[in-house]
Amino acid sequence: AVNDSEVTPFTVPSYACQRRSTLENHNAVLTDALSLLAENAELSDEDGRGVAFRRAAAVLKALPSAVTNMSQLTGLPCLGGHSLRVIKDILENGTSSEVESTKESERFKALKVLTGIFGVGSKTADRWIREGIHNLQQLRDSGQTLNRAQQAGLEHYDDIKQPVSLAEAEAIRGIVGRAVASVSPEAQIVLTGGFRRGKLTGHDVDFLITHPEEGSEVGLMPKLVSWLESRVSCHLQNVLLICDVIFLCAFQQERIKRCEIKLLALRCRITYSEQDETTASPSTTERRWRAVRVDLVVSPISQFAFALLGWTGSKLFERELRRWAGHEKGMSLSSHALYDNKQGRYIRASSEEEIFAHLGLEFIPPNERNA
Ligand code: 8DG
Ligand code: MN
Ligand code: MN
Repeated sequence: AVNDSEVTPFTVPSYACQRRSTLENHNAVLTDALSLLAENAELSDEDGRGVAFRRAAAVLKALPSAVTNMSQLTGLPCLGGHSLRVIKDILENGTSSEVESTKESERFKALKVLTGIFGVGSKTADRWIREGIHNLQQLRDSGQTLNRAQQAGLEHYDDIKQPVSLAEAEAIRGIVGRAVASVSPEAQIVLTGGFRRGKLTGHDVDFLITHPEEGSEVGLMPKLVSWLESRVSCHLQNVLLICDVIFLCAFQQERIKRCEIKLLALRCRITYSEQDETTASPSTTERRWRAVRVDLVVSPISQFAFALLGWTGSKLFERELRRWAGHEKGMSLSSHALYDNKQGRYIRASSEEEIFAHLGLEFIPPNERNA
């Protein structure tokens, strides 16, 4: 055992957006435990508690080695009493009784299963649980009215629960890229979300689409969706895309229009035949059919850097960027713009690097935003 007096406490800056968080995590046991408590809090509509656990987990993820002794944590930011108790429990006993009992609780299990259905949030799941619905079979038997997204989500539950591989993401990029090129030849498409941060799997595939000429992106999303709906199903095979289509409207004279959010399920059949076979993973060469969640975002070029930064994540990194902007800089950051509250004006930027500079932050590349 290490003598307390010899232990050097770790130091990390308080905001996740000031830290470089790679995918390497020396404290996965601790962060998995805290993430589970965060998830439970979020599913119970206790967002404040959820964020507290997420921030604590992110601090542990940023440490250069495994925590072995509570005294190493002295002075670290974002570690509240509750998180510290959980960490202490695991360091001393190997597990946390709170985490274990949460994992086993019927309510948590039911919330996880029900919110795992595309289109079902914690409020709907909670209402169903109060009506005695705890699993998919009970939901099917209940005669509850499901909207279109939820019906598709229930039908393809197992597929959507299964992680999307990078090879599948690349294959879908090929399809969506072809759709974009045919409806608007100069439009550009970028993979965002976890894959842009270097993750090898994800729960969905996130795309950001823009056009080099401001205004030419208007109307692109409906055309893209029609192309996918009408053409993809005849020409391609093997993947059902469920798209969360979010259209970011044009930035007009310092005023941001409300996002128009559409939700639709597309039946797209995709083959991987165009894919480079040398990089194809076994799961893609099997060519089985599956459903994949896809988020499509269209942004005018003037907002592109903000949309790129906002849709690359991680969720906590984004939240921390906005908190930094608000609390430390008196600015409001969104996926559309950066507003200086004191000067009362929008600050333009054409790259992520410029946004970090405006925020007085060192640039953190995507693969180090895995907070
Ligand atoms: P994963 O899918 O690989 O599991 O992880 P991820 O790619 O990091 O998570 P994500 O849930 O796909 O979210 C990616 C980013 O997109 C995240 O940083 C936050 C952002 N985002 C949403 N929904 C919305 C939204 O409705 N509006 C805006 N502006 N951003 C959103 O997920
Ligand atoms: Mn994603
Ligand atoms: Mn997403």
